[in-house]
Amino acid sequence: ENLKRYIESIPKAELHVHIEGTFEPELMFEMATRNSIALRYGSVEEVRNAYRFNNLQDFLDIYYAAASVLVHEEDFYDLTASYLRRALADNVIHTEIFFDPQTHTARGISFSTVINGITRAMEDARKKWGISSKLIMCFLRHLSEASASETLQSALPYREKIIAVGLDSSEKGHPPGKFFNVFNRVREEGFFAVAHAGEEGPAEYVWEAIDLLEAERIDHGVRSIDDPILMEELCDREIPLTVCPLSNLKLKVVKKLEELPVKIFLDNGIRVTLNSDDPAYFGGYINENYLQTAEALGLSKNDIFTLARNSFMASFITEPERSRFL
Ligand code: ES4
Ligand code: ZN
Repeated sequence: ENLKRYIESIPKAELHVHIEGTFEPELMFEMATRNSIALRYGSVEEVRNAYRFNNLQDFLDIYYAAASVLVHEEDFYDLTASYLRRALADNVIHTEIFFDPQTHTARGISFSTVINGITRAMEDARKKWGISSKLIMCFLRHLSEASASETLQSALPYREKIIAVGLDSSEKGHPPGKFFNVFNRVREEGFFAVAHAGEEGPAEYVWEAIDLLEAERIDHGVRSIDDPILMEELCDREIPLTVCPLSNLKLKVVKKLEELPVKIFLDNGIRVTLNSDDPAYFGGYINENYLQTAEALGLSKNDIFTLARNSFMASFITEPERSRFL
């Protein structure tokens, strides 16, 4: 229909996607075979059937297990190249990709293997397909601040390949303030700060992310709807939210997409964006997120255009880069 064609036709930026969450079962099996690693599932279909989650932790358990198939630099290259090609098919012309180094270094894969594979695919995709991308390193918040500090240290030789540092994994019980000291260093070293907050955790965690970590952008942030003063603050400080509708649906953050406060954020002048999070697990890339959200919330073409424009305004592209897009 009409809305679908409109969504497909507009150029978009994706600002919230975990590279490990773009791992499609077909590619997972291919890599398991070539790396002689046993998967606990017998077929692609069995894997897809296992993708029923009751909360964030259910998902994370499967997501971390699947990542164990990634071993060589080529594996990280192929994973990233596959995502970038798929994103471009949705008219994503710029993307800011998260990676979780600790998921890999904890199993003996070197930081350099991970980042070299990912960034080589990003460069090739720009040359071959014209898609631009940046890389955001995330700390796993269920691990200690000391582990995050070690990870930051390993990243310093690659600093020019990393635009920002974020915080992901199990939110409840791991408030942003747990990482206060390491994020001071993150910013001193010249990285932007972002953080997942207000997904399963409360609005208070969004306050901590913006005030203690000085996050320039909040990943998810949907629980901000519970706090009108926070909403004003996000608006005044121009702190964008990267909302992930199908993720929120699949992880039961909301019972149905109709509950998502996207339209309220838009109407309150908050720079809200739509993103896919872990598209291989949550049943849709970016256009599917736009379409299902637009249908559920009755968004107009004008709303959709604002969401797409917000995605560029909320991105870390620089002024000279920006002229290419706007
Ligand atoms: C994630 Cl949906 C979500 N939330 C927190 N951490 C994550 N890592 C990958 N996907
Ligand atoms: Zn996420």
